[in-house]
Amino acid sequence: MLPTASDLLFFSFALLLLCQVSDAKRDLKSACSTCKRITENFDKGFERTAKQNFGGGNTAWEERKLSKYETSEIRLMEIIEGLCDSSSFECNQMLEEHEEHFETWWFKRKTKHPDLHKWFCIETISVCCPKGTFGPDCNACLGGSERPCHGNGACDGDGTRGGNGKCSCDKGYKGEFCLDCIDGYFNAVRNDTFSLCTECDASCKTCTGATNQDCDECKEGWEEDDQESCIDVDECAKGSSTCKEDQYCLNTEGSYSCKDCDKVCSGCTGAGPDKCQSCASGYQDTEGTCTDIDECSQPELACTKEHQECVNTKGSFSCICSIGYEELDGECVETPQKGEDEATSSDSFMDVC
Ligand SMILES: [Ca+2]
Repeated sequence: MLPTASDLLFFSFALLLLCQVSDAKRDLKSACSTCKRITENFDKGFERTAKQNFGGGNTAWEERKLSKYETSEIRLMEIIEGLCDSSSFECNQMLEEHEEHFETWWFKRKTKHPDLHKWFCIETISVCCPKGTFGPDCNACLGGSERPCHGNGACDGDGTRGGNGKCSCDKGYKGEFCLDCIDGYFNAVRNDTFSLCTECDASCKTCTGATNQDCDECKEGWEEDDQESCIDVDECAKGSSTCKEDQYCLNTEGSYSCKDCDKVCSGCTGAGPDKCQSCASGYQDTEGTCTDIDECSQPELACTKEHQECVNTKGSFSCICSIGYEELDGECVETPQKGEDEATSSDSFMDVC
């Protein structure tokens, strides 16, 4: 059945509502951080203006003038000016909406409620909650407001009117209350309200203590020895590595790696030209090390054509035409004298064998 126009209307309305709800949830957290920033800037402004109008003198007149400024509307305005960046829409909006509260606090509440964040953000405009509490009613975070998540995680929405109070645990911890240890960690201390998870030895998958003798189970790449300790598996010695022909196996703690053989080798047992199983073509074994063969000094001529010269290279050699000769159809022919036939003499020739 095709959806009717009213179905579609209802659907888009529901979607809009859903978006607004999730927006509102995010707004609750960010409204609190905006408010917090405003009150922090207020404290900074308060300090800044305390120094600003002090002349250094100590006459009675100056003291009177100073004490008048201390609680003056001028000073309040100077502080308020520095509360928001001009680019921060949320900050300026909140300030505009609640500016009269700052006057009330400044003139009437400051002495009784010296903590502006508490008075303004938590108690008056209700966008924040006391530390360790969250949500519209400032309920205690999981694990209690004193030590949310038992000190091993962060409570969602902590200190704001948003969030759900659930814990996201620090590294090493898991569970609703962040009291349990994840695999690879063990409980060094544990009771109903306190838990300390410490990392296992690198060889353990799970463990009860800090050494490789305390593993419950070895991690992949390690195996139990006679004393029930987890020790590294030497994959290279076991032959269980999967290195390619021109690579050698290098054992590492918990694993192994494959490294390329020296280019003079055809197969090898380690790094360098003296660890070859056999020499690559163009190289020969000289007292256990593979070295380049000089094909040009062999009794048998490497370059057989007339007017050719042999040039030795690492692992190979090449044949080039002698000076005064150039390659033409696979033969070395005399280079035409200047002006005779320049068109055919431009390319140099190299025959790599
Ligand atoms: Ca290994």
